[in-house]
Amino acid sequence: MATLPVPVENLIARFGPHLNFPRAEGIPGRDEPDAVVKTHCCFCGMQCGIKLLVKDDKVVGFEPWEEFPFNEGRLCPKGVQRYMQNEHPDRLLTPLIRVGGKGFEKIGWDGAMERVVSEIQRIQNAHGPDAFAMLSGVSLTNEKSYLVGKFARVALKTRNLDYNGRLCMVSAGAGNKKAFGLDRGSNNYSDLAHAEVVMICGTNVSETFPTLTHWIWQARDNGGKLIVVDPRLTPIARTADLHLPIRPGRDSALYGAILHQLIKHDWLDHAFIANHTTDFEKAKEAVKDYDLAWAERTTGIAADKIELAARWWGPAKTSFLLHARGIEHQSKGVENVLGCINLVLATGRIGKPYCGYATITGQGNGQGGREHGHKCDQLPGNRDIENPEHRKYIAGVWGIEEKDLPGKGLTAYEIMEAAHRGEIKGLLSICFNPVVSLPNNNMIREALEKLEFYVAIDFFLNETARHADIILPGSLHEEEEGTVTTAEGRVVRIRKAVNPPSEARSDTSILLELADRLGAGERFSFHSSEEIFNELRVASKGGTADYFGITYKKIEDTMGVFWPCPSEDHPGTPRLWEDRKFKTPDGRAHFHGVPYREPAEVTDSEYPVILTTGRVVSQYLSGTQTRRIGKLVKQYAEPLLEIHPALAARLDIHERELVRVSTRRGTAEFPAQLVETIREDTVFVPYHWPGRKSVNQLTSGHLDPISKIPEFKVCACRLEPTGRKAPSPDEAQAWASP
Ligand SMILES: Nc1nc2c(c(=O)[nH]1)N[C@H]1C(S)=C(S)[C@@H](COP(=O)(O)OP(=O)(O)OC[C@H]3O[C@@H](n4cnc5c(=O)[nH]c(N)nc54)[C@H](O)[C@@H]3O)O[C@H]1N2
Ligand SMILES: Nc1nc2c(c(=O)[nH]1)N[C@H]1C(S)=C(S)[C@@H](COP(=O)(O)OP(=O)(O)OC[C@H]3O[C@@H](n4cnc5c(=O)[nH]c(N)nc54)[C@H](O)[C@@H]3O)O[C@H]1N2
Ligand code: SF4
Ligand SMILES: [Mo]
Repeated sequence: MATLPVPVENLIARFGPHLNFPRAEGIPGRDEPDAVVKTHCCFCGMQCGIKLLVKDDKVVGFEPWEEFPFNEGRLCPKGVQRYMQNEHPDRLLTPLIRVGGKGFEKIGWDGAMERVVSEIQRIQNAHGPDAFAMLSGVSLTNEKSYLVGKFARVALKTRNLDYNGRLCMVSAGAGNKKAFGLDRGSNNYSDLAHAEVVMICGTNVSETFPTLTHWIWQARDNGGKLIVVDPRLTPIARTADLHLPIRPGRDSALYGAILHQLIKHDWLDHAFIANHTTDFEKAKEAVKDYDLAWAERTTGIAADKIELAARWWGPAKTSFLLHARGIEHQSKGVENVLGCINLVLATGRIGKPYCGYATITGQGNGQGGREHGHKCDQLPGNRDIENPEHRKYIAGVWGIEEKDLPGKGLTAYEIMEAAHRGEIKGLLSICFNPVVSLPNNNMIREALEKLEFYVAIDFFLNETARHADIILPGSLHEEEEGTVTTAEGRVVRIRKAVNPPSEARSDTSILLELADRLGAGERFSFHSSEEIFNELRVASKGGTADYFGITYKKIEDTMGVFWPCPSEDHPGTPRLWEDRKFKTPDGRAHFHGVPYREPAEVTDSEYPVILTTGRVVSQYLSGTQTRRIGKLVKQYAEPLLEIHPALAARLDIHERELVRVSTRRGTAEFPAQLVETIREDTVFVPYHWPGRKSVNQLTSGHLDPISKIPEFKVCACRLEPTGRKAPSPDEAQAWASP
């Protein structure tokens, strides 16, 4: 029998606008908290406001923060459970050292730091500074992202620094920079409320950004039409006026075909195109042959549905287009993004009330974390590490010679490939779990084992850190002051609620001590997160991501400031492009010609089914955090293979039967979940699990040529029934552990 992939009762739909969570005093055995701290959720890019309840230096619960303007108190299943990490028995409380074949032993901070620094120096003296790489993550605050960028270039002196946003935001970032010269969603989400048409491309918002659903449904409540492009009938697609069930990897064909219709029916804003854009002719030329029949054949979507989407999108007065990883995790992620932007520019509906366009930022600080310089090609303020002017400015802020500033380095996947080849010998990682999250992870594990030295900073022992020589216990979100930038572009304050427990230390203090021990102490004489932020403000000044006018006080007074904010008397910029002054060199928005090309891997007789991957509502990323929270595990305990009953029948696959899934990288087994909500030529597996339950054993290392994002959303696979039934969901929790 067909079932929904996720029980509806699990979804945000349950959490109406009138939330009434129990106060701490209402919970038996709990006293009035010592403090109620207004901060933000540690998980996704929505960065919902939340109040943490603190007792005896521990986070014991939460309350909704109803005044925070984006989520108005609403939270999702992960947000309401995040406080369970604070006192978790798995918390790393002391530094650990790997001892021969015996696993890890405790070691004092001094000994751990000494070992780390001597190994860095040994490797760099023998093989040059770039032989030691660093990987970082954007669950980190703006302050820590900035600090990591400076630390890698000034203290480690390596060019090989990259971050987990490489798996996430880079296709959108590259597309946005090409089209607008700036990389930020163009509007705050309240602009959704009165959009006549909302088009959502490749995002399962109700599970991945549950609180954003509210704003999308506001548009519908106000009479707007909702179009969803997804190979699966996701929860948000169930509430759509039009669902376009695309064959994975064919998005640029769809957006090209819609543009073809807009041109054919003259649903164009000629004045906007003439006055504020370039290269419309190139975009037009690229789609001249993309008629409805071709589009239906290529995308697998019925021609009349594509036509209807164009008919709604074309003449609308207001509209909002949102996309996320469904179109971006592709070997043509940047082209897909540019295809979407072409539709927005052709109709001129940007920079006006209720007219907008945005990629939805994934991780907690996915927006801020991609601006402050811990990408391999980037300096703070979203500056370019290869631009001589930019280098000179940042070298000045950092008090070093421009010639001493390393150049562009390798991207995250390329760093692991270089480690596999033996060219990179040492690695420091913070806030990244590539063994679970990078594609083709059998290669990643081999690469880690080839390293001469690996040190990881985390608060839990994640699967990658299991390969480390030294593990340094860092801090949770609620254990340090800082700021993050939400998916809307709103810079908000993260407040310290408690101290790191036992011998764990704040991430910042670990990096500062390492910098000092590496001999760069005078460049890192910060005494607080606010001091780091104040240097970041100066470093970003004049860059496209300009934070100069933002101060901690201003954020606190206003509950968040939207960048760009170039001076202290500037109110910030919630809606971009009202002035029509785009940040490209010619001041215009750029169309791009987007000819369609196939995904890197297409199906054939050996691998006849498309495998796509993504998320479920109760699990987060590599699962390090959410696989440790009982209620979230119970909600979705194991990776299931979503498969259409018709395909299952053809292959003689039954509900909960273990299915062997093979790709050109390897083989794994997942229990079948028969659902009518997916295309018949496609199967879906969520990726939050490690080891033999990791779907990234199967995904490919094909990268977008510009953004270098892996093609997580498309590969070719073969399915075989095993005749064995998976354990019941109750037994599955134990079975799903590594
Ligand atoms: N619960 C939960 N929420 C999260 C996260 C999490 O791990 N768990 N992670 C956060 C992060 S870092 C991110 S990046 C975001 C990601 O947020 P989303 O992008 O919304 O999540 P995904 O599940 O990766 O992919 C979205 C959709 O893309 C569809 N898709 C697959 N292939 C294609 C295709 O070829 N074309 C199109 N148009 N669609 C396709 C999938 O069916 C899926 O429904 O979520 C954030 N929020
Ligand atoms: N097949 C497939 N693979 C994917 C994706 C997909 O859709 N399909 N999505 C990709 C995407 S969009 C993303 S963003 C990546 C994410 O992949 P990762 O970045 O590897 O995933 P995380 O779980 O965020 O791992 C981060 C680690 O950081 C730690 N951490 C979190 N916050 C902090 C902090 O404040 N300080 C310190 N020191 N540590 C911290 C966590 O405990 C965790 O161990 O996965 C990618 N991989
Ligand atoms: S929507 Fe995102 S930020 Fe909001 S509570 Fe859920 S996980 Fe946290
Ligand atoms: Mo992401």
